[in-house]
Amino acid sequence: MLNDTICAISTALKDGAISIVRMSGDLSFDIIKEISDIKDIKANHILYGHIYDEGNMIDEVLVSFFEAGRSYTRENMVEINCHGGIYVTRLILNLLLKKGCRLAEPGEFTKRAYLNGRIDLSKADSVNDLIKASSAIQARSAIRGLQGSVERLIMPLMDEMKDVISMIEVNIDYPEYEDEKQMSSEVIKPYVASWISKAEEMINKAERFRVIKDGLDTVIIGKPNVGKSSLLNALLEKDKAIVTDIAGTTRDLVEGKVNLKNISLNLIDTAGIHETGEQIEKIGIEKTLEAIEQADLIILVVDASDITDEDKELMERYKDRNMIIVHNKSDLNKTGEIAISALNKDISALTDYLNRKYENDISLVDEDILNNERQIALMKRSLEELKHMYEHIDYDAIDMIVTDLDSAYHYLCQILGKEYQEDLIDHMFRNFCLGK
Ligand SMILES: Nc1nc2c(ncn2[C@@H]2O[C@H](COP(=O)(O)OP(=O)(O)OP(=O)(O)O)[C@@H](O)[C@H]2O)c(=O)[nH]1
Ligand SMILES: [Mg+2]
Repeated sequence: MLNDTICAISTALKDGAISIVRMSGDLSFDIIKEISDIKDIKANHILYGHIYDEGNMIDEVLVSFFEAGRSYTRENMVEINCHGGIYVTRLILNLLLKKGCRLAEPGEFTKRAYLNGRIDLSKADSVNDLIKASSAIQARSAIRGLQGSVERLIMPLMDEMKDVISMIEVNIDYPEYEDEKQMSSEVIKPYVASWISKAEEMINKAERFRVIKDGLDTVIIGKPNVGKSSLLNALLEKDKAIVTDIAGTTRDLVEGKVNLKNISLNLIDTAGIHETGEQIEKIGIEKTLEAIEQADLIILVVDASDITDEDKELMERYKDRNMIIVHNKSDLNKTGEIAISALNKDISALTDYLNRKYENDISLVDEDILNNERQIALMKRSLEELKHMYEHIDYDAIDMIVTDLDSAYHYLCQILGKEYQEDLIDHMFRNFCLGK
């Protein structure tokens, strides 16, 4: 129900100088009049007063009043700045509940902003991304999203699709109007081809940017004793993993995160891969194989002074993956394009290589781009419909083909939330924090 008045504590639930209790809906202003000595409300002002519960003063507060249409939710809204103890904040919240408010669900304020047409769904995504951002680049991309980058990106594509759909429909509905442009498969095909390549480019950029934003899931693999754990430690600049000259030292996965100049690595050091009858090591190797499956990047370490068939077997096995081969122990024997000595912390050949590899992608932060998995998944589904359409365009009747195009278009609508779908909306906003 959209007409009830909702409330929530919008600040973190811990002791602090102030907390904010928020309210949105028709009753907001009346409730404040009822529970405080603020009787003469001025919209879009901050007023000073006191909150009372059955005659007892609970707190001294500042209350911001936002008028419907000019508030975050587009409804009448109130923000009570109270003293930040958890106890007082909760008292005020309970008072609002007693006076007829309902506790907001997570994300419900933003959901109302969307349902009342103040922001589209991609911007709602960005609100959440901004709250969850833990790095400058994540925050920057969320702000771009809030400024409408996704709409700017996909609207031209959507407009073109809509034009073509309506022209096809005119052809179908009014075959007698021969003056109308005839949308034959020859006419439509180049459009579809260009949409396919645009959608592919958007997906490709978004996926490259995801790595820049969230870091590259990277596994360090190789046969035992080549220096995998030494490399992890050198990258992390601390002795996180145990290093010994005994083959099979590492059994569990050891994780760490390192921020290089152009890319962050979410690193996993693994057990050396080889044939073994030893039970614990065997389990370690199974874990290694699982980690490899999940990884965005494989760093295969070899001992430059002792390259064997086992190394070559691993090179062959993962040749189709995003893999770099690192020749370690360059202090003993310097070979290979990326030669390092993990022991001596001399790993710049590897870090320079990685920085160069992701140098171009870093500039994606300044482009309009799809921002998250939800948007990318919808663009992929749209792309599938377009490809299906392209394959059938020469064989199927035009009214069959237009249904593919319709679906492709609707998936793009869903990115912006232009087509109201209750399930989708509820699902999305549930990931939000309470009070946002
Ligand atoms: N000379 C030299 N020795 C190295 C270098 N890197 C590692 N080592 C030595 O190689 C041995 C094995 O190193 P680790 O880092 O434990 O190797 P690992 O690949 O993690 O080994 P497992 O965990 O057993 O699979 C240790 O004695 C290291 O000191 C290097 O760059 N040069
Ligand atoms: Mg190790």
